[in-house]
Amino acid sequence: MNRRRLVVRSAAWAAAIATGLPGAAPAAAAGDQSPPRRRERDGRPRHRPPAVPPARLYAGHPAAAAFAAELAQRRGWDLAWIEQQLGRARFVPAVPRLIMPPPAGTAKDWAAYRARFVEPRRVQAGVRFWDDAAGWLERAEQQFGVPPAIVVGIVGVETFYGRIMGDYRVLDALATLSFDFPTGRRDRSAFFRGELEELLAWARRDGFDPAQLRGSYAGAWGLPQFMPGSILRYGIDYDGDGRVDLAGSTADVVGSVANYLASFGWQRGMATHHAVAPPVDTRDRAALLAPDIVPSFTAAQMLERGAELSPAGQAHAGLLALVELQNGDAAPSFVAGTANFYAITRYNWSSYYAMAVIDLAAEVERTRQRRPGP
Ligand SMILES: [Ca+2]
Repeated sequence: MNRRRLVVRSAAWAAAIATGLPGAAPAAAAGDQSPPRRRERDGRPRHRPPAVPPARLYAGHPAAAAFAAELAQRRGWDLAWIEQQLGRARFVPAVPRLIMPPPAGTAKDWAAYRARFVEPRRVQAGVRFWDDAAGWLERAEQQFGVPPAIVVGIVGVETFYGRIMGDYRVLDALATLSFDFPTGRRDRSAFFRGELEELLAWARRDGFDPAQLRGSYAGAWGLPQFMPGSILRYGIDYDGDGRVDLAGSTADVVGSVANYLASFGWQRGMATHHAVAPPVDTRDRAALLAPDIVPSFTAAQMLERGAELSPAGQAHAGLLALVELQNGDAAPSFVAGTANFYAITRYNWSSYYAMAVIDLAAEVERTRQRRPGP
């Protein structure tokens, strides 16, 4: 593994030098341990093609340099330290491609989306996760009011209980989206520069090397796929070992997810959604759909517009949202989402995501309850 890393890095260095890209000298000064100017290994000729595509480093990149200077001034951090971190960040060509939305005209299909997550293997893994984390889940429910099933549903949809946590260096992913955000969609580079800043802040606080962290192409990390800013704001050291470990501590994962939802308005004892049939009148339906997933209507207002709510929905005291889930060419599904449905969408801004979490949660819970007793 180390040997392979060395080869990869050497190829990157050689490419940076050969193409005259900014990077080699400043990054070499940044304390990288690999031999930067070695032109051949094991007697191989130096024109041998590298095993991996050449990497472009962000050392000396104008936007990265400006960001480092601004950060040093605003946060009072040592400029050389910031430049050292950014100088090791690599442009990852796959990342701008992955951040692009699906092609226009791609029909949303709730049934297909659901089937990806609510399936037997993920449900069984959810049962095991629940068993392993039962004590922490109970504690989190008492403290934050978030039911165990919902925490289990989120971790299952996010990473299949840790099986799919991403293998991009978080530093590389965030630098790429900060300084090479693709054109052709809404520019979110400012958000990612903010997350890059949070990554550095977190590394300083907890004293680790930010280049070691691996996560998603968008820079999310650990079983619950928190962004660095969320780790700083909502991450909890639930097992009390002195650090927030969302990749290794089930306790920290459970506490942090529950704390996150509570921070975004989760209400103890409230359902996530109620059954609803939308108004037949298209103008009434459009009016109820206009606020999208933001709960905006009382049950009485929904009924006035011609929606049909279940008895529990009619008795709901808070505001509701009419949530539409498209099913490709088939008729769409609808639910009346509560403040708790909305809280789940603060985790990932999609009603499809929230509904998958809720359905996986319910299926894991049912499977666990159906299990024969000891
Ligand atoms: Ca901990």
